[in-house]
Amino acid sequence: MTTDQGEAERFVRQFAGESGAGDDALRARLAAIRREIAETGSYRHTPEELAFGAKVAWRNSARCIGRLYWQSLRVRDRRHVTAPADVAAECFAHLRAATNGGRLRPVVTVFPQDDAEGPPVLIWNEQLIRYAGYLRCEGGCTGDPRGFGLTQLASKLGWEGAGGRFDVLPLIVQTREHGLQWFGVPPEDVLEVPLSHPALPWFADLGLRWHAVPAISHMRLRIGGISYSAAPFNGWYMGTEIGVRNLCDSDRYDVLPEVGRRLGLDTSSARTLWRDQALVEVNRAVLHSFDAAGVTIADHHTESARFLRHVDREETAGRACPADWSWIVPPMSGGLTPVYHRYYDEHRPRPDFHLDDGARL
Ligand code: HEM
Ligand code: NRG
Repeated sequence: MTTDQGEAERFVRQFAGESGAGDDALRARLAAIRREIAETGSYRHTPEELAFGAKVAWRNSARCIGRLYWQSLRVRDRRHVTAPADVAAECFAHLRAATNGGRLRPVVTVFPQDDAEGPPVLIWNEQLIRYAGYLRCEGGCTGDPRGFGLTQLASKLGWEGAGGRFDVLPLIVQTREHGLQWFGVPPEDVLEVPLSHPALPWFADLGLRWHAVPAISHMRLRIGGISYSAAPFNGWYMGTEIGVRNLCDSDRYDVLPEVGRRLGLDTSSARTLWRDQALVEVNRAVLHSFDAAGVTIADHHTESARFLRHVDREETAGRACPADWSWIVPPMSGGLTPVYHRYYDEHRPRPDFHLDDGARL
């Protein structure tokens, strides 16, 4: 399949417009791209175009509340890396650059672009760090139910999980030459935070923890008609992602019943709001623990206010800010945050990060 020339040209014009390139430079680049597409069916971005495209893809992420700092994204150009072990090593280097001893930095690592045959490199994990989920024979499960599929696949490939609640899954890399291969993530590259509560000493006994870096690795970066199927990226967590969804969703770690019991709440009726009360304590524990460990994390009040500053800034720059209300509004106390009380622009511009239909598993 040849690259869509119209999209390539729109992107190059956008880059020239936003970076202040002159007309002559733009004309020359457009001519070069036309020639390259005519001769090879596609074209390659310059490192500057790639960095700009990745930043704008973040800026265009309608579901992301964390976009105020889109210009500070670090872009690691790894388009030359194709051997599976080297891909894995670069993912681990990404984690080290992102973790930065707890002062998290937004990073994206870009692997080779898709060609006529599709993606030369594919990462099967939805995040570089995720926990395994095991189905027990007597029913029930251990670990993160979200990890079931990848845990099964990894086991088929020969990985042996320890059977614990927080086992970090191996990275599974696919290349044309080598098919699927797995690589254990070095423990020293995985910063984790044990969870405790500022006022409830028993909370630490629950044995809960979470990893510091959310690094999404299953979205396709689309820039100017080119697809980068492997382009893991990270920022930092907003506390509710862990404290509401990962720990309290009933199809995830589902810790509310136990926390409610330990708090001595009346769990006999939904109307006592025991779930809501327990939810607040879990989320206090998440923010407290990350702070105590010196690991960057945002709370939903601050991140919501920042997001509206971002929307304002974008409007001042003459751009509408695409946003999806149902993803932007935090999953607890929505109405307490300013992002709840307004509508957002519904256009969906590119470059972007795109989730293909149909999971890989
Ligand atoms: C989604 C926060 C950085 C791209 C989200 C979500 C949150 C969030 C809360 C919703 C997730 C969910 O409900 O599961 C943040 C914060 C960041 C940050 C606090 C701190 C810097 C980034 C970066 C990128 C990015 C660096 C890309 C370069 C996205 C995308 C989604 C998203 C594409 C949608 C994911 C999906 O469709 O599953 N972000 N983000 N974010 N973010 Fe960010
Ligand atoms: N809710 C997911 C992570 C999704 C993306 N969130 C971010 N992205 N903060 C979870 O693991 O809980 N980011 O790039 O920072």
